[in-house]
Amino acid sequence: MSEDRPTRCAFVAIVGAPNVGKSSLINRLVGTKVSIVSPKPQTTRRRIIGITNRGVTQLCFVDTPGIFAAAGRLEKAMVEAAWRAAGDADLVVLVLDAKRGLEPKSRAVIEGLKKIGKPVILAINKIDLVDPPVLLPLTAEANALLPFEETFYVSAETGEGCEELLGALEVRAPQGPWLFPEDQLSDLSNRAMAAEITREKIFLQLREEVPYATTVETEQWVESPDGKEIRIDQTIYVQKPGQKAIVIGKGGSRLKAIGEAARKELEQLLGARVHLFLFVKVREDWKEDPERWRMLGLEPPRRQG
Ligand SMILES: Nc1nc2c(ncn2[C@@H]2O[C@H](COP(=O)(O)OP(=O)(O)O)[C@@H](O)[C@H]2O)c(=O)[nH]1
Ligand SMILES: [Mg+2]
Repeated sequence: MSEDRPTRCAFVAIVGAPNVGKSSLINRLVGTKVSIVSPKPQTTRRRIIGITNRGVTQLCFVDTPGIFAAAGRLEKAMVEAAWRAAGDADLVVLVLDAKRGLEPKSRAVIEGLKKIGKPVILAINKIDLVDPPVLLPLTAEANALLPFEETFYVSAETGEGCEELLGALEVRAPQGPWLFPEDQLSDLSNRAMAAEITREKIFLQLREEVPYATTVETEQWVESPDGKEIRIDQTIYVQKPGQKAIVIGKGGSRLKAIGEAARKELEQLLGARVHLFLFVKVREDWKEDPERWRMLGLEPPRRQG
C-alpha cells in the first residue's frame, strides 16, 4: 500500500434465497474458504465476513443466512441478521441461481430490497449449469422487479465472471480506512472456524432434521510448543437422544467419518497435524440459549416472565 491514492473500504452484503450459492461465491471472491457450504438450505447460521484486498481497496463480504419465511425463533433471528447486514452495508449484491431463476423465495428477497432502498448489484450465479440463452430473459425479468445497478453472470464453481464482479465492487467502494489487517481473511477465530468445519461435515453427511438440530462448540484447543500438532476438542450438541444415536452411528462409525473429514480439512487449513476429539451431547434447548446466540452474532432471545 505504498500508493498515494487514498484507501477505500466497503462492506458488501451478499444476500439471496437459501442455496443460491452465497457462501460459495464469497469463498471464491476471497480466494479461500471462509464460509461453509452444503447442498442443503440454511447451512449458514451466522454472519461471517470474508475479506479481500485489491490495490488500495479492501472489500469485506458479509455472508448472510439465506432469507426465507422462518418458523423457529433462531431461524427468524437468522433472517433478521441477514436484513440488518443488508441495511448496514455500503454495497449490496443480490445472488440468484441461474437455474432456479426467479423462484418465489428470490422474489420475496427482491421485495425486501425494494424497502431498504439501496442500490443493488445483481449476480446471477451457477451459470455453469445453464445454457447462456436463458440469462438475458432472466436478467430482464429481474430488472423489471428492481432496477439493478449492474448485472453480472458468475459461477462460484468455475470462477467465471468473478473478476468482473470484483472490479465493479472495487470502483464503488467508498473512501475510508481499512477495517481489517492486510493478511486477515475472515472475522472468525480459528476456534469458531473449526466448529463451522465440523458443522459442515454434519450437513454433508446427515439427513433430514438432524443437521438443523445440531450445533458445534470448540471446547479446547491445545497446540504443541513447536506448533506442529494441535489437539482440538469439540462438543456436538443435538436436541434429542435419537439424534445423538444418529450422529454417533453404528459402533461410532458416523461420528468417526465426520471427525475424519473435519480433521483433514483442519490440517490443510492450519498446516499442522490435528487430533480432533468429538463428543456428542443432548441439550434440548440449545436453540434458546442466549450464549449460543451471542456466539452466532445474533441478538439473544428475551426471557419471558
Ligand atoms: N454448479 C454450481 N454449483 C454451485 C455454484 N455455487 C454454489 N453451488 C452449490 O450450491 C449449493 C449451495 O451453495 P451455498 O454456497 O451453501 O449456498 P448459500 O445457501 O446461498 O450460501 C452447494 O451445493 C454449492 O456447491 C455454482 O456456481 N455452480
Ligand atoms: Mg450460505
